[in-house]
Amino acid sequence: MSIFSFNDFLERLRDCERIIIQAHDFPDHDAVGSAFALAYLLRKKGFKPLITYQGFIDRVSLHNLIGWLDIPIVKSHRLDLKPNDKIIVVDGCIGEKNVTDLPGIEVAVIDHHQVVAPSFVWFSDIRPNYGATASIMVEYFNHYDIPIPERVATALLVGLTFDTANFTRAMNKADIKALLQLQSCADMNMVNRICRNQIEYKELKLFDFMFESIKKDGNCAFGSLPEGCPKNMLGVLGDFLLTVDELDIVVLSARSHERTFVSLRSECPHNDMAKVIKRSLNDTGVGFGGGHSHMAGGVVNQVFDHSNERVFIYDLIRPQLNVL
Ligand SMILES: [Mn+2]
Repeated sequence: MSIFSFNDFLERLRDCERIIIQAHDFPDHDAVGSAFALAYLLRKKGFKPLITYQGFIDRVSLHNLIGWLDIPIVKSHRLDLKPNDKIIVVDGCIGEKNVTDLPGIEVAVIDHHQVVAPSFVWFSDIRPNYGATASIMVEYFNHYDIPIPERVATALLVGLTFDTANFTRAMNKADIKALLQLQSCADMNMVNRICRNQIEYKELKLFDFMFESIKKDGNCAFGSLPEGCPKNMLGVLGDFLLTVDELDIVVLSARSHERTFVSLRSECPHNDMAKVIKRSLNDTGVGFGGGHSHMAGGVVNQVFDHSNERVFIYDLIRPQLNVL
């Protein structure tokens, strides 16, 4: 990004009535933390932005983040959005399936996914080599020499920690710099408390279901979870399976709301999960998905009974993988 163009963008926003910061649907910690940080920065610059999202927030660590830091993020219907509202999309991109096209005009995209912003936006800053949007936000604060307050630093550090799986993946130099800086101003006790507590007691039984359904194919594991298994639990279970030495790729699925959610994890450089999910879902038309090379997710627009789901997902994804 050229910061010059961000300055221009802010000038262009100057006369606009309402500015909305939209996190991607079913937001994660990086989306919420970065939206919170951008809202603070814009307030320092004389704006009064609102923060919104679509979908659900169903993970305990995200509830803790929002509740403990008192982050003023609300579902979009509560803002009564108007066609003239100006929307800044954070940690996602308008045109992607995980960013609902809300009433209002999308004027900016700030993201670290492999996306292309539509040409009509006034400003875009897309850095797929960054581990988190949080690290981009730290650079914005530094450019303007605005100190990062403790609450904002805490939220950004939680986002950075989650998106990089505790700094084990997708880290670049900027992420390490951001980590160093955020650690000096965040509430580290709270960061650690939020990051450590990722599941609830009642969710422990999902590990049983996973062990029962798991099928190993070379260095790859496939599994399907019971209906209604929270989407984030697919990620938690997938990360757990990646700690198994013989496994480098994990594909997990679960039915929910008449759709089948798929979560992919890889620690194998020869398998780009964002490409795998796009080829198997978007290109075949059965659904949609996206993400990063090491972690991606998607939705199939149909449901199956449990054993058919396993077969369907296996047949769908397996041909796109380089299994050892
Ligand atoms: Mn992110």
